[in-house]
Amino acid sequence: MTKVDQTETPNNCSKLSGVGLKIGIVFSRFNNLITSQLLKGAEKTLIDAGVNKQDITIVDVPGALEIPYAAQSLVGSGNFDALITIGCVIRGETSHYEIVANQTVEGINRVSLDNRIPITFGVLTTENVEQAIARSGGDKGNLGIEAALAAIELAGLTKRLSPFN
Ligand code: INI
Repeated sequence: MTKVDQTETPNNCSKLSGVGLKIGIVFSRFNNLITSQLLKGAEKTLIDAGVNKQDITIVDVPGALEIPYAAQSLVGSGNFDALITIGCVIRGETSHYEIVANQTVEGINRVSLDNRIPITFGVLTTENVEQAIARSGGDKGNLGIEAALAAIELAGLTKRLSPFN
């Protein structure tokens, strides 16, 4: 029986290698002070894992709701092993928080599953600015880093699963 190696968890990320991977990042400018920190964390993580700088493509969009459309366009180019999405939706700042957050995650997952490409979720959804700061390089880590590690891991998993597709 073929064994699929599932050992590369974020807790075991020293094994992750991004060498040779082509990664797209869709970056939302809304709440830019937060999302720019998420982007920095994601880029540094990719470079540290061995991804070539010239193999990282970054496109920016006005807000989280535009992320799925831009992701779909990048996927259409056929040039990427995985995409990372970066955004920040803060409940305290919008009365339509649920719509923005739900539509964003639903759209991103649809593009991912319909096109069989890993798209990871570096979109913060928080109650307030303080929580967003804590999760974008503050005392609760940086979701951009987690999204980048997940993209590298899933790109590797996709290659290993290719005999099953
Ligand atoms: N977009 C975000 O990324 N985060 C938010 O918190 C947010 N709020 O507060 O509404 C937000 N709205 C903009 C939305 O994503 C679209 O850019 C806009 O509706 C234009 O289509």
